[in-house]
Amino acid sequence: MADAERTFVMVKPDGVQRGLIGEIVSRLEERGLKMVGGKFMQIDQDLAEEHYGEHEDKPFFDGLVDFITSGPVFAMVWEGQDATRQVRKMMGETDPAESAPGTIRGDYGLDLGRNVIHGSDHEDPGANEREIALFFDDDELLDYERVDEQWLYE
Ligand code: D4T
Repeated sequence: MADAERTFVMVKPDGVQRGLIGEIVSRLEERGLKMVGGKFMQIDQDLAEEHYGEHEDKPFFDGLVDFITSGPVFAMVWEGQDATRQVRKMMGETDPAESAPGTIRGDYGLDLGRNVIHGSDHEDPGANEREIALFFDDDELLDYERVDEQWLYE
């Protein structure tokens, strides 16, 4: 496998409340990505402010923190070839209204402030590793082979 990497993915509170955990996990699994960590959790204020620290000066910051702490999320780490960029492509654009049908946000969202899923930004070097470390301890991530890997990768 070339460019194997891990990326951080999270079903946001709106996705959890709308019963989309299974659908999102299913899409990533069927694509061939491998879940190596998963945690159903509620984000507290400190973690939310750290996770979204790059947006602290933006007008939408307080609303974003309120939203992401408003209910349970499903935080995950997924592994695979070019995983960070491929997950972002599957997610669609930040604004669901601008996301193509067939993408997760394009199929399940309508509003920028309720965009269902988070995935590490592939254009921000190190974002995946930083976010994984923020949400998971090393011993919560598993190394294993999926039986179909020999059919997924040349
Ligand atoms: P996240 O980080 O949630 O996966 O989204 P993106 O990586 O696709 O987009 P982002 O970091 O630019 O935005 C973070 C988060 O803020 C919300 N948001 C964004 C908002 O409520 N109003 C806005 O004007 C923008 C730009 C949506 C996603």
